[in-house]
Amino acid sequence: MEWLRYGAKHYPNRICINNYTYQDIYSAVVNVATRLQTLSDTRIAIVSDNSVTMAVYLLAAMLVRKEVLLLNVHLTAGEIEKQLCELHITTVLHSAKRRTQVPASVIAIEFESVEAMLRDIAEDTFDWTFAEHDIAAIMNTSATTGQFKSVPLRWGQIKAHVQTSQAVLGRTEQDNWLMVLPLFHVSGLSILMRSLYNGTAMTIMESYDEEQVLQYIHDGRINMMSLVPTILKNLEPRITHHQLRVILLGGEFIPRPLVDACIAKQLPIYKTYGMTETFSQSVTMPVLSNLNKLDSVGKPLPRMTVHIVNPDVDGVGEIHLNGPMVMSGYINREPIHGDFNTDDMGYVDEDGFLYILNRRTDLIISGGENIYPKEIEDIVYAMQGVKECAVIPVADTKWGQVPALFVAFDDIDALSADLKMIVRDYISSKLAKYKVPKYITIMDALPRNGTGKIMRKSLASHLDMTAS
Ligand code: S0N
Ligand code: MG
Ligand code: MG
Ligand code: MG
Repeated sequence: MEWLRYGAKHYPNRICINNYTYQDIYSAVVNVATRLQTLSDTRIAIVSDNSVTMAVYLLAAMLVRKEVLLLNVHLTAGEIEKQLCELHITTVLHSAKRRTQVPASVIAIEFESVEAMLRDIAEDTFDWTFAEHDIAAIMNTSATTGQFKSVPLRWGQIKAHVQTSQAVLGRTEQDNWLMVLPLFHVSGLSILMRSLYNGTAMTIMESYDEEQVLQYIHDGRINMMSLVPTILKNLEPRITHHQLRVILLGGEFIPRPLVDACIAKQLPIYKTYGMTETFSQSVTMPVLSNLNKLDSVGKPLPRMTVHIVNPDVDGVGEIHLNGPMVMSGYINREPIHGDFNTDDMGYVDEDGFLYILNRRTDLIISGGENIYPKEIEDIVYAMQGVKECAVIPVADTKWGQVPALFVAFDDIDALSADLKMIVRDYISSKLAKYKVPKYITIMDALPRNGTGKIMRKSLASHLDMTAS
């Protein structure tokens, strides 16, 4: 946090976010913090698409020592209510656009404009220093069980991350980091923290706009970006010239043809492997200087260690991570002593490069959003007449993967012809759109093996790709 105050003091006129200087952002944060300090709850939530205003509100809430739950904007009001309830949160800061997603049961505080925040400069009486253990933000991640887990992001982790990330990615006075990935994921939040720490600029986009991004790249406004492959695969063919220094690429499987296309164009991609629990980037590979390691995700950041646990004869085992940027346990769950088990499988080669073989087996990653089948299955099982169901990932040219649902009903003859539509509408009313299965296959019964377990691997061959 003190990075912003330091910036306002030592380089007040330097650009911080979009066209706002360090002095502007500092003043706006102090003003908003002055208003937020009357809130008595320690934990509050924020729901907004990326904007300068959101960044200011988030930093102001952190400054007044709130533990800020960052909500995914795609969630339905019902999903949001469940998350707030679980964490006993009764106040939500929100943008005008997201007003309808804030449950009626909580106090909703709508953002004011940045201009309004800049007009009246309040006195800064805040303590900008934080203990390592203090929680800055909370992010909920989906889990195998279908229930989310709450990750506390502590200042000690954030500090360790920004220092070690800078050691790997470097820093120049001209840096301007494009933020199109959401602030409600660590992929976006880490850009804010790294740039404030580096004393450099960032460019926040309200929503993803490929034409605008291309313009920023071609006119040299930005020289760093964090992207998921879903975005880069459409962008890359259209980049004709650039001054890019770093493209941090991760969040989902990186297809080899995309890597090859970037190499052919000398685009400086850095593969990144990381997760909410490690406050983003944990293992990184600058691809252009490691052309003999193209299938690897690289080496751990300084102070991060990778352990391969229970390796088989080929050295493939569970990937465990340890270091000061790794969380020490989920909220309301057992603390983690020692290594954090990512549940991903992989191996480390003789030069210390990590290779990921498969991510958490049942995890579906759609455009960088994680989806666990169990969450969708639980919703479908609650539908009247459902006998059995299963959700599996299916490859998709746009999103990398999408969920596909296979479902059997008790009495198929009695059911309406619009069954697929009914199922889809039902799921849509409960879950964020990216979780709604793109394909729904109605079956008489799901294939089971000798022990009665649903044979998920054989489901794909039954896929019904016709629209509902
Ligand atoms: C790809 C994005 C930008 C797509 O969003 P876009 O284009 O804004 O879509 P919308 O206009 O909002 O919606 C259009 C329709 O598409 C549906 N939709 C939106 N997103 C998805 C999706 N992901 N999957 C499926 N469908 C989607 C909408 O519902 C809408 O439907 P209609 O039109 O019917 O209403 C957007 O999805 C996006 O930003 N994705 C990336 C999210 C992300 O950041 N993921 C990474 C999370 N992981 C981490 O944070 C850890 C890894 C990490 O830290 C990292 C990752 C990448 C790079 C760097 C790092 C790092 O280490 O720092
Ligand atoms: Mg969007
Ligand atoms: Mg869009
Ligand atoms: Mg630890």
